Amino acid sequence: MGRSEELMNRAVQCIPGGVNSPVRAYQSVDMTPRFISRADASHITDADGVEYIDYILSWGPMINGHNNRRVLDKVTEACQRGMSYGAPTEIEVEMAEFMTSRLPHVDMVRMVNSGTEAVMSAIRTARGFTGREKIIKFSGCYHGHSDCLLVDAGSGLMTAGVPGSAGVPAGCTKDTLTAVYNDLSSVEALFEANKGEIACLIVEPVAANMGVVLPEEGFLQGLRDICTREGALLIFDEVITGFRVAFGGAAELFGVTPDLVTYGKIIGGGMPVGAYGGKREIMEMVAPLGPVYQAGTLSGNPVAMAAGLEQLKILTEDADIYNTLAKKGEKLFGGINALLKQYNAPCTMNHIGSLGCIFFTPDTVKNYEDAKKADTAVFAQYFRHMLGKGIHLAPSQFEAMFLSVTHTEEDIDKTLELVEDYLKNAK
Ligand code: HOZ
Repeated sequence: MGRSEELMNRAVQCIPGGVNSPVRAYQSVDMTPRFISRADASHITDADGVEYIDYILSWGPMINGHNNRRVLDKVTEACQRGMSYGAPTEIEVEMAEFMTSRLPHVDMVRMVNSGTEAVMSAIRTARGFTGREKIIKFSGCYHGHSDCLLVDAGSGLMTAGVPGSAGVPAGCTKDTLTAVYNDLSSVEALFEANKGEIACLIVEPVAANMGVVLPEEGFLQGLRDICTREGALLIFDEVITGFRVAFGGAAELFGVTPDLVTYGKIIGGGMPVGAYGGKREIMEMVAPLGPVYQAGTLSGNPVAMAAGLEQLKILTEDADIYNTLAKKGEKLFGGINALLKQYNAPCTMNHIGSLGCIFFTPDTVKNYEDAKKADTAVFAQYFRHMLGKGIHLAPSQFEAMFLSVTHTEEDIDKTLELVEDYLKNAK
């Protein structure tokens, strides 16, 4: 028995399912999760000392690679000044100034501790601002685990094959309406049937929790136009795409301006951070300035701010960094796509920049129903092959692969060889 198996045996005795977040559990690939002991740059090492090329990157945050020296130094310095004060600090102001001066759609920002919290708070703010209660989300989009958003949600719910969660009162989801990703007519129909009642529409501008699904040409602008016309707020959930597909996320990349935006993952540099922000008149609704209450003992924590701010600074210092990431993405994901074609594999590759996913279905994937056609048993075989050869992938068909600036040509070449090896043997 390996060390991971030993640790899992202990963990299941005292942690539900042995893990602190369901997507880590390896249930859908029928294995014991690898317990991790350390990570550096693009590599991660398990408790038995086995090293892997890491394409999970903590589910997105480690865009500059694990253990970035500059981030580490800032965290160490911050820790020595005290871990938390529950009082305002200069670095929170620096973080907010840094963001608002570089993100044209963010006039004001509030720091929280996770993407879930950011989204939950943005929705409350939208409801407070509009005085309306209904919200629209898309099937297959995942916006964290707050009650009203656990409806046809992606990520771990999709992996488990359940549309929602037990324990969520019907009253909490009765105002959550679901539309079809990439289908503006489904959005129009909901607005028509709920005239003047929709507070906001929330979308992952590139969906990355039902696998990776790109917005079709005109989809995001269409959402912008409908929301403007109907007096509803458009919220981009950029917890995954923010600072990844461009510094300004999908809003910058696609040139569509949301009213509110949520961040997480990269903004914390590996520490637990989230943020929501947007137009001044909307953010002025938030307490203590306005009547929308939202709070947090550790929000804006100085150690977390030190990590996040340094990570964001690194991302703005190299004007070419997103091109570099996109080139790595093209080499890896484009390379996988070419192999899938060469071996006539019944798979579809969706990717954008440093974010990608192989769907084990031959059909185009542009929404939740398409994604659900993927053969999860075949994915599990592929996953086990790759893990056994030293590639650390998310243990679910419905999660993304992430690249960092530290992934080398050699890492990518090795990964492509192993994909080819799998495809040869799968034939
Ligand atoms: N959004 C991530 C998965 N798609 C979060 C990771 C988690 O749920 O643990």
